Amino acid sequence: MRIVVLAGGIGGARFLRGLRSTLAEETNNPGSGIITVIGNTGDDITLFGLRICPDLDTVMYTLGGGINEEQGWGRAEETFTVREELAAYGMRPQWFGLGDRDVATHIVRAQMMAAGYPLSAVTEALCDRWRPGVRLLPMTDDRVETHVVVADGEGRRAIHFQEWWVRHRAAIPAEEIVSVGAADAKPAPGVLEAIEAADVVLLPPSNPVVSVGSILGVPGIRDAVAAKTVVGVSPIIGGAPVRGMADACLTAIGVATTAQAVAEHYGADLLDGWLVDDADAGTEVAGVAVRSRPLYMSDPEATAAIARAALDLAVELK
Ligand code: GDP
Ligand code: FO1
Ligand code: CA
Repeated sequence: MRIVVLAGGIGGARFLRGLRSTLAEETNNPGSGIITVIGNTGDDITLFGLRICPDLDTVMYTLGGGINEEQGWGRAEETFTVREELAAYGMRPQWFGLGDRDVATHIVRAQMMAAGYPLSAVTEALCDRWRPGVRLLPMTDDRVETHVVVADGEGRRAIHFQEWWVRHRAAIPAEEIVSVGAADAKPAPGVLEAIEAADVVLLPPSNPVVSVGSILGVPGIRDAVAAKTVVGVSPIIGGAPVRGMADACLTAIGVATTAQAVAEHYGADLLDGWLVDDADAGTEVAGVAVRSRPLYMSDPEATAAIARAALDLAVELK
């Protein structure tokens, strides 16, 4: 079975770990699942001359065994000497914490990109080390960045998504969320081919606006996905995100923070099936098969069971 997953960072990566493990457990056909991950690059930012790709790295480190498990992003056993030294030079910004181990990844990426390699080739090279057990493709090799239009005492301005999310903790209301460069971006090599060849496409419980929304915003990807059997897992349980500030992103685009509103935002033209938590049992979405079950990825077994349920629903709806 060929499976494509459109993934953001933490929610996407944890779901993928569950998907990989449930496929590995299949005794009748071990290794039968081939997973291609289309990763969000809208969060990417250039700092200190380094290109940082938080969502690609979160997927790579999580599946490769190098993630800081408690935090959900960044490297395990991290130290911050480089950060302290940069601060001692007065280098800005100081609100984004780059760890020493993580910096090595960004140096490899910066060096390869300066030599002319596209992000997709860099990602493949980094994955040679981490062996994530999935094929990880960036949504595009073009520069696409999420910027957020905010208005506060300092006036109305657009800031990088990371500044809004990490520095301001999404506490300044967003007037608009803009995917800069998306209109002119092309899907990375292999992205449309993987979707076309897929038996099913899964939307993990990733941020519907700045993770899955950014991927679907690359011209050509949404149409290719909509032609497939698509099952999504709700990142919203009982009217709130499980972690992070996805509610602030949904509010910015005028979508309520409910499992139902997120499914309606994706649309019945895209979604065939939608998994909601038992707390949201009874949710109805016109044109979409909705099932409820526990959706907290609290441990590896629970996470694998969620992935299995998404896969089973997709097979049923095919
Ligand atoms: P990010 O890029 O690191 O923000 O991660 P993603 O976009 O992949 O996922 C973020 C979303 O994951 C948030 O909106 C959370 O609500 C959701 N999420 C995190 N943990 C869980 C969980 O255990 N269950 C469900 N259903 N959603 C979760
Ligand atoms: N998130 C934070 O809240 N603070 C940080 O200092 C921070 C640094 C960081 C460095 C590398 C990386 O890959 C991720 C990092 N994140 C940090 C997480 C990340 O930027 C955001 O959670 C996501 O981009 C939102 O999806
Ligand atoms: Ca993200």
